[in-house]
Amino acid sequence: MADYSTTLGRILVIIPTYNEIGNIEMITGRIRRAVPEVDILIADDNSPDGTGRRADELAAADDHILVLHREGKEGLTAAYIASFRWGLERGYDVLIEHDADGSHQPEELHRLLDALVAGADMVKGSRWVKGGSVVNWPLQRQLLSRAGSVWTRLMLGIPVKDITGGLNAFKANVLTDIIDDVQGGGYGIQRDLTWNAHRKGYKIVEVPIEFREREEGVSKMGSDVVVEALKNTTQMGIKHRGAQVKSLVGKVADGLAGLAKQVGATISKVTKKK
Ligand SMILES: Nc1nc2c(ncn2[C@@H]2O[C@H](COP(=O)(O)OP(=O)(O)OP(=O)(O)O)[C@@H](O)[C@H]2O)c(=O)[nH]1
Ligand SMILES: [Mg+2]
Repeated sequence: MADYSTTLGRILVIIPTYNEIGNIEMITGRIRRAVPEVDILIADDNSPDGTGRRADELAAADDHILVLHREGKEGLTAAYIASFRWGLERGYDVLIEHDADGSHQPEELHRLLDALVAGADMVKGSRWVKGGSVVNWPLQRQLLSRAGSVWTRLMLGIPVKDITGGLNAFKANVLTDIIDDVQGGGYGIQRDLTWNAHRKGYKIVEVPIEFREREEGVSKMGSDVVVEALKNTTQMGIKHRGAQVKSLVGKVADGLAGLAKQVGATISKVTKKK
C-alpha cells in the first residue's frame, strides 16, 4: 500500500464534532484502518453527550488521535478555522475536512490524496461529478444541495460541481493563503475556501465520492443555515458580477474612444485631401 507521507508529508484529518458519541469511534477506526499514516484531530465543541470525553479516551490509546476541546457550540466554520490554525501551527503539510457522521467514506480518502500527489492544490470530494453518488439522502436534501451549487456557480462563476461538499483536502501553503476572509454560515466555509482558492488561481480538482445519509445522531443543519448561506452567496455574487459589469463598461468606453479617435483621424485626412 502506498504511504502518502513520503510524497505529501504530514497529513491531518480534522473531524469537527457536536454530539457524535455514536459515531466517533466508528469514524476514527475507519480512518485509521484506511490511511494509517494520517493523524486525526477531533475538534469538539463541548458536546453535551460526552463526545469530547470519548475522544480523550481514544486519544489516550492511540498516538495518531488528537483532540481540540472548544468551549461551546460555535458552528462548523469556527471549529474548522480553529482546527486549521492548530494544524498549520504544528507543521502539517496536508489538512483534510471530514464529517463524523459516516456521510463521508474514509475508504475513499485515497482519491483525494492521489489527486494531491498528482498536483492539485485543493481537492473536493464531489457527489455531482461522474462516478459520484448519494445513498439514502432525501430527495429534498439532494435538490437543495444541487441548487446551492448551481446558484453559487452562477453568482461567482466557480467551475466546481459540488461547492458545498464537506470532504475537502488542502496543501498547507494553499490553506494558509486562503484561510482569511471566510464568512461561514452553514456551508459558507466550503464556499468561501473554494472561492478564495479559485480567485487566487490555485488548481482545484473534484474527485467522485459516495455520500451516505447519517445513520446515527442528528443533523445540525437547519433552514436558518440555508437562508444565511443563500443571502451571503447572493451578496457576494452581486459584488462580483457588479465589478465585472463595471470593467465591461470601461472596456466598451475605451473601445468607443479608440474608434472615435480613428474616425476623427480619417475625417481630418479626408478634409486635408480636399
Ligand atoms: N465542533 C463542531 N462540530 C460541528 C458543529 N456543527 C456540526 N458539527 C459537525 O460537523 C459535521 C457535519 O455536521 P452535520 O450535522 O452532519 O451537518 P451536515 O453534514 O451539513 O448535515 P446532514 O447531512 O444533515 O448530516 C459533523 O461531524 C458534526 O458533528 C459545531 O457547531 N461544532
Ligand atoms: Mg452530516
